[in-house]
Amino acid sequence: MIAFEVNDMTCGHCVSTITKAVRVIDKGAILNIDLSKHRVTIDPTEADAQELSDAIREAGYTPTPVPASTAPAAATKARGGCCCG
Ligand SMILES: [Cu+2]
Repeated sequence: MIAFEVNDMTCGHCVSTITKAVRVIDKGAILNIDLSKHRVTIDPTEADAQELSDAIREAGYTPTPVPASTAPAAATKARGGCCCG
């Protein structure tokens, strides 16, 4: 289980963009996205954390690795970088 905090993921469109980006590199991955916490949790089948991070970054977002078990959602205010602004 790999978790990222993606603070510039701000709406459903961002969620689907990130979902697609992850599926491109790991089509069997299980994604769990909590938009309100800007949290993307991925259970990968073939990609590793670095590849997943790169895929999200290439989709235009800024993933910050989060230890999956400890997860104090640093309530960072969402930046204004939404793709669908
Ligand atoms: Cu968006």
